[in-house]
Amino acid sequence: MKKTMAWLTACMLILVLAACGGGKQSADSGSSGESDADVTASEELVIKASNYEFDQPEYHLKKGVPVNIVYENVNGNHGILVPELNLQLDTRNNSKVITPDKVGEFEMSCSVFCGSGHSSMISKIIVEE
Ligand SMILES: [Cu+2]
Repeated sequence: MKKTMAWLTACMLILVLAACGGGKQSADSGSSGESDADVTASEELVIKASNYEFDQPEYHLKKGVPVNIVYENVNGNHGILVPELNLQLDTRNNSKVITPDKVGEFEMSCSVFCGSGHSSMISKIIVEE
């Protein structure tokens, strides 16, 4: 009986490990902004979107500093997309830790086609040294 329990425990452990290793890693690979759940960010940046604007015309980040980007949908249905930082968030997937690794200004747009004002939903992420 004891042996069975040990065997079961081992199986469970393997299952848990396998579950952690797989999944999660989705479409993000091979772009600049390092992104990983393992990195703990001490900074947090909340970006809010409503019909049809972001709450700030620009957002500032520091190069090399991990930051947890949190997307908040105020009204309508929007998202954010910053291809150069490998960042895409929306209501279902609303936070991500990134570490900007290059200085510059990166255009942020709305990732959801939300209606008449969609194309005017533009903001900037500015990464500074
Ligand atoms: Cu939108």
